[in-house]
Amino acid sequence: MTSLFEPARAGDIALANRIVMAPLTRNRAPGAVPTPLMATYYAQRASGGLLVTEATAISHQGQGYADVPGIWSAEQVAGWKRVTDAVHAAGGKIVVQLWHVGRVSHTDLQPNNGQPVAPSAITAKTKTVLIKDGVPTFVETSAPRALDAGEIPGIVQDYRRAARNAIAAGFDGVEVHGANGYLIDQFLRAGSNQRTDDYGGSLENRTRFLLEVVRAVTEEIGAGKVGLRLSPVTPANDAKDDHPQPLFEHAVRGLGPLKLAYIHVIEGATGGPRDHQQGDQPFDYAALRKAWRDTGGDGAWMVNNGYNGTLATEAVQHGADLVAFGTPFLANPDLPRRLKENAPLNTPDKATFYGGGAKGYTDYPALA
Ligand code: 8OZ
Repeated sequence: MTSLFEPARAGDIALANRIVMAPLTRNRAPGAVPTPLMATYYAQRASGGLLVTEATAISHQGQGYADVPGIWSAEQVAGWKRVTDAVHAAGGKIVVQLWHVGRVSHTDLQPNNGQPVAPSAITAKTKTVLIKDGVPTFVETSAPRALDAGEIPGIVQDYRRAARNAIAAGFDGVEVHGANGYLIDQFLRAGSNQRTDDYGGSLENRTRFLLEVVRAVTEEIGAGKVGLRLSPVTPANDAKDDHPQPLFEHAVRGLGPLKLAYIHVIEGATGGPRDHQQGDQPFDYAALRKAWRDTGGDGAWMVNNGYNGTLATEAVQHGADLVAFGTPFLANPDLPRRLKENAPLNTPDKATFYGGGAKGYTDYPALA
């Protein structure tokens, strides 16, 4: 029987084990530039089979939170190079999560304090974080404006540039963030997409932006270096669709032939109940995986949300290839060893999740 501690592949990337560090927003990159402390943090966690960085903005327009990193400028690429060098020196593999927040932003964070952009001019009922006088402060997101169809190729181009920058920064690949109610997810779901052009309405139209982005990124760096994160039923950031099963099956059937390195699925409500439902049917994740496999998807199937060692072992025995851990990895730099030895876990400190310095970041102890 396959165990969590066996090697695996995600496309071109060889993994020492099946335990993945999930992307975790930490708001410790002032001016959107990765710091040396971030290199220490990721290198401490290099025993994970694969590390996925915190969500990283592909452009200034794609920014939605204070002090999250970007990957559009040379200075950001240089900052990330320190991170990838440190992880590789410690024997790990790392991909960067490529992010455009769409409507989940605030005018304070946008170029020229403009409106955030979205498929439709519908404000998300959600909050974002600004840092005021050094203190992280939750604020309502600003009203977005609907993207003109003519602007969409430019955003696809921003993803392409970010992927090229990721390779220049030494990453082993990228994960396209298609989850949690951000721009790609806003296009997918009827609750945030009321467009009447080629990007709205039918399933074919609502999945168009996702497929354009993924195709551009795979053309740029090769599909074996590209993963994608989806969250079919999460309500995060006001994401809403009453018929997620046909929607997400349609999406992965379009992705199958592209031969991605992996698909990363958040099961249930992000960071919440695994059995969360949208619409009137429980979501069938096995059917989603089958739809991807049936159309040529032969990369790794990565699952996430509320896993512990026991649940993760069961998942791997039921066909998951990789399991991503969020808060347990945040609080336990040596998580794979602790799972293997059934050792106790450090408790995550919520007060230091977002913003701050080394406290609650690089000071969680490893086992002796
Ligand atoms: C927590 C806080 C801010 C952003 C996500 C990028 O949910 C995030 C995020 C999480 O995917």
